Amino acid sequence: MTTTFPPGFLLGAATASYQIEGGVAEGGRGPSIWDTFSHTPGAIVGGDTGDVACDHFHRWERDVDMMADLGLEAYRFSIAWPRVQPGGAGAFNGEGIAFYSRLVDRLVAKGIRPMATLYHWDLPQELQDAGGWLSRDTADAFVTYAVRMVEELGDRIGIWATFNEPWVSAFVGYGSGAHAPGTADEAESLTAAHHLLLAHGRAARAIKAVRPDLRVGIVNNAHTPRPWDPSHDRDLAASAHIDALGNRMFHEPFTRGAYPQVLLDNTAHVTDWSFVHPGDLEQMRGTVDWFGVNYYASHLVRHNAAKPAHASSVATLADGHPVAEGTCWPADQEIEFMPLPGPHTAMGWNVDPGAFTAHLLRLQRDYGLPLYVTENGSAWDDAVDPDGRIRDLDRVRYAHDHLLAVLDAVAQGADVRGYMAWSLMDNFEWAQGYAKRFGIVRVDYDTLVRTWKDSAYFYRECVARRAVVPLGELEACVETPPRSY
Ligand code: IFM
Repeated sequence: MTTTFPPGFLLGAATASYQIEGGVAEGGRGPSIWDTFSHTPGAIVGGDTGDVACDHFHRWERDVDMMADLGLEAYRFSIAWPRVQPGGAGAFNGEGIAFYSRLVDRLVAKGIRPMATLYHWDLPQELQDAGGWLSRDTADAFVTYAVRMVEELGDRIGIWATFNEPWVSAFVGYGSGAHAPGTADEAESLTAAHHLLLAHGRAARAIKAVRPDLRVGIVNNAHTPRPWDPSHDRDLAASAHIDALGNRMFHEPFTRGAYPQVLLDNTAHVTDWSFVHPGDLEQMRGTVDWFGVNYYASHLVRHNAAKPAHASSVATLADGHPVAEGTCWPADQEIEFMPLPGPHTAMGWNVDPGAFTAHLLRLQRDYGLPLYVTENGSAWDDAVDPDGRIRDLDRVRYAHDHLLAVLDAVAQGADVRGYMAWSLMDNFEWAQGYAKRFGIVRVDYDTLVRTWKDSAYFYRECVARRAVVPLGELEACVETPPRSY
């Protein structure tokens, strides 16, 4: 099996605005739904908020220097809509735009290719107050915001994502209520999903109208579930339902101009889908240049008539957020997510690189578009050793095996164009607060000092060699004490 990345394949790392920036009341930024939600008692583990996060808003220059020292070829970040347009509609904030413009300039100057995501969950609170993603007007507001951003930054950023994981925005934000805005309503979660996808379609068209040269995609945390017993019709049907909700719903409006029939049939008792207006699907069709793939774990489902409604979704939700009682999978009655063998990460997610290869190949086969791995990584309970090193061997092994899994998919014909490690540094892990650490760089939340973990050294060496470094060579790549910034 090849261990070498093909020419042009981008190796980088990813973050998101609310998870790292802090500075929530500075530089003219307006409040977002995550400011509101994180300050709601009981919503976040430990009562954590993104008020300070990694303080990237003040430390961005050193952070870019650190990325350059890591040798990163690309950096995927998100723009905080409330920082550049505080109310989500109306006046733009020049100071906020200047922040991202300076960030992009520095990245480019250091030879790091910026990849921007327009929406990684921090909706301006004013838009939420006007209806949030239940309102079609939010899609219109998103188009205006998106166009302005490409006018400002499109001369330096060629690869744009509209949305990060609309599945999570819709089914965790509106389905289980474990994420902002904290609503638990099956029908509303489907409405929100449609408006998010519609917003992509309209924004992508509008972006192309001003900058046809830009490559516009959408990032999904798609799930390719496996049925518990493939010879059992009801297990197959359970798997098909989760596949429709976790995967096909978020890809096929763009590739086929339709929602899957199985989805419409299975959810008919939840909603009449009247939020889909004539012409919506035509606006969505053909508006994706590439799909982003956020992959962490695999899923195994079965039919279980005795299962209390929604119970299993709570325990096994992909993306692992600590989901409150309530559904994240509309119409999931009698569908049970089965435990998978370990190892399991600190999020409780199973480690399954083989399923990653299969998932990439499946997306390639079904949709035929270029793919970027826009997130992949793992949380572990890291410890700082007396010599200062963070020997995160579980994370190194996870990265090693998943990088090989990507190369395996490439070797079998998947058109994967890049890999962004999640995450550049430890950060605010949404409902889990700071309790879960995904970074290849450790953040000390008392001092905000960043320190390279062994995984950072491992990844730097992979980028330098443009090959997956054998695990046995890790020790030779690491410095003691490790670098701090
Ligand atoms: O931290 C998140 C990220 O914001 C979206 N994808 C999954 C990551 C880990 O949960």
